[in-house]
Amino acid sequence: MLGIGVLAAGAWSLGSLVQAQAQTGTIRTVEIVARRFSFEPAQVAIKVGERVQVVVQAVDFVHGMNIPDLGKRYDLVPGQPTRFELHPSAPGNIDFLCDNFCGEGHEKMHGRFVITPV
Ligand SMILES: [Cu+2]
Repeated sequence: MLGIGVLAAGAWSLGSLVQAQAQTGTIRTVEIVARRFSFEPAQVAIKVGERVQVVVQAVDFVHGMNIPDLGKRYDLVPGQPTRFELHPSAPGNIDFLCDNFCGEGHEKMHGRFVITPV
């Protein structure tokens, strides 16, 4: 288990989704789109010690986002972006996958946070 802080956050305004990436203070926002059968981007690099707010938006189905390394999972409901925060303290990979069966190709729907040394 990596030393990662996760914080579930509240609703996200749809108007903010046009921002591909934004800086808010010392928090970097990373947006991930979930659709059959991929997360885009599928790989997100985060530096040790960096604070990142992840915003995940499903666009075509209620996909799931399971992050076993963190013991977290979310239902990704279209129109209701999911937000959580990552503040990794050690390098490594944090894999995530869709755990709501969404059709042929569901098995390929996964991604990774790559935590890199400073
Ligand atoms: Cu899916």
